[in-house]
Amino acid sequence: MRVLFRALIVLVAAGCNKAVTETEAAALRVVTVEANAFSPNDVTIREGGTVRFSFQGTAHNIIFTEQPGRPENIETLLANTVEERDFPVAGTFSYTCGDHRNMTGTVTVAPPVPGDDS
Ligand SMILES: [Cu+2]
Repeated sequence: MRVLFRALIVLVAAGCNKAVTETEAAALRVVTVEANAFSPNDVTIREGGTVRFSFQGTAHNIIFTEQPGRPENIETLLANTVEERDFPVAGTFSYTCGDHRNMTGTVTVAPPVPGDDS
């Protein structure tokens, strides 16, 4: 009986870990574009999710590394502008500001969790 009880605890704990992972892979993340960094410069979203780039300060742009499934680049935008990009394909997508090559960021798009229909 005690062994069965322990097995139940392990199952419940595993269920909790899965829930945390799904929460971290959000449908929408906001990246602030400011002088001279993307903040945060590493975000994770679920497949089909959206990243909202909020431009602050001086003009910047976003150039994604060439690869299948990457979104369209964002041309140079001034402060107080918001631009969104959807990521329908799982993978890791790097980007940089063409005007400030030291500004770099990464969007990790997590594949769907098996058995999760939401
Ligand atoms: Cu820039």
